[in-house]
Amino acid sequence: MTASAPFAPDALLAAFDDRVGGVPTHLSRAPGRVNLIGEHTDYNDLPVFPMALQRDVRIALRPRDDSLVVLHNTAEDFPSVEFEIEPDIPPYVQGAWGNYVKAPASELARRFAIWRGFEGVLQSDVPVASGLSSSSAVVNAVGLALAHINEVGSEPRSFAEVMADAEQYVGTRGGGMDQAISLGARNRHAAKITFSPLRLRHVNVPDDWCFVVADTGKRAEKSKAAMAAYNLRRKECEEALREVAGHVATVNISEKLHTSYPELVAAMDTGTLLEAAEDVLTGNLLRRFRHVVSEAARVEEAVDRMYAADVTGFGALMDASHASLRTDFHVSSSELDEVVAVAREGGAAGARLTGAGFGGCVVALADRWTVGSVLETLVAEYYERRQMVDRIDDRLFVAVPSSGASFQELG
Ligand code: NG1
Repeated sequence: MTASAPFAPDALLAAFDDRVGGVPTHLSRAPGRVNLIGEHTDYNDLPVFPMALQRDVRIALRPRDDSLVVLHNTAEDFPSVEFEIEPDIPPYVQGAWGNYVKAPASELARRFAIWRGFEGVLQSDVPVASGLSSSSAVVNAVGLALAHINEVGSEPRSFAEVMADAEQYVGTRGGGMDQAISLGARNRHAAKITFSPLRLRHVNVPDDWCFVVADTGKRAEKSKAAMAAYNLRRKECEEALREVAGHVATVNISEKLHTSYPELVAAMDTGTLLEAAEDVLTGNLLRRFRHVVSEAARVEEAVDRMYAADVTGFGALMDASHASLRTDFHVSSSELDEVVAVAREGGAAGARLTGAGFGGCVVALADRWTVGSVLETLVAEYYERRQMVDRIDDRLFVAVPSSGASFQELG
């Protein structure tokens, strides 16, 4: 994990002096991310293709000589948290942001018997509950801080797996994409991520490409209302896999029993696999299966389209991804569909919901010649109509493919 340029803006230092007193000794930072394609595939062990954002969570901190963690947040909506590090820390009520602070502490204590806490102040410009992974940015920034001050190794790939396990603490049965890209991203690159074992293949984002992020303004709080819907999707995917794998083995479409999505996808082409699925699945289980398998194929294709700098081809895959998420995976919303349509009307090569869905953000692909029109059309046709032009830079921006998390000594 390379340290990026020193970043300790005055506001964060002033907040530290005000809330903790004196000066911080370290800065831990972890970015949010935008997923370009590959949605609801990570927890099925199938690939994703995200990139880290220029927006991040930063924690200015000073280690303590005991096991207390005291963390203040510069955003008023988020009360200060204070707890002792121990394995299996009792959680706050469901939905409390402090659980994202306790999550890495509990996991690192369980695995590595860490004990040293810190006091610090957290500042973030990653939009919350918008599908840009503000939650994993908090988990990673806290985790990285605790790992460093307790001298636990934090090589990005293995640490990402630890942090992915850690985040299960909040109750959402998420996959490993967010922790991996936030820790392992490279400047100017997106990464194709594969799982079990975790691997990142960094792909240069063509200079002309502009990924526009547009927030619908509808929150999708996966630690609250959307949690049950998200966890249900995961269960349905597991059930669909069991059915299809059993069928494939019984009718001898393939010679051996495949027990994971990657095995099934590798054993036959998408068409044959979907035909086999239609023999045994109906209704929502068939829809979930079809989304997951077709989305995995789109990820492979999208990586090739990016290498070829084929903006039209990549955009078409994003459109197909959105259609599949809407009609087969049932995670879109009227606002997400509207923003996708408006972005296309403005000249985007393609657009889709990003993150888990149920609200949150859309990602649209433009190039340097069309990006102005995409942004203007979104402002005129979505944000102005809904009187949402205040804080527009937080709601609508061009994503800069950025480097992963860092931890540095200050002063
Ligand atoms: P968001 O909605 O951005 O938090 C979630 C999961 C991912 C992945 C996507 C859907 C967590 C922390 N993140 O992302 O692992 O499954 O949904 O592709 O649960």
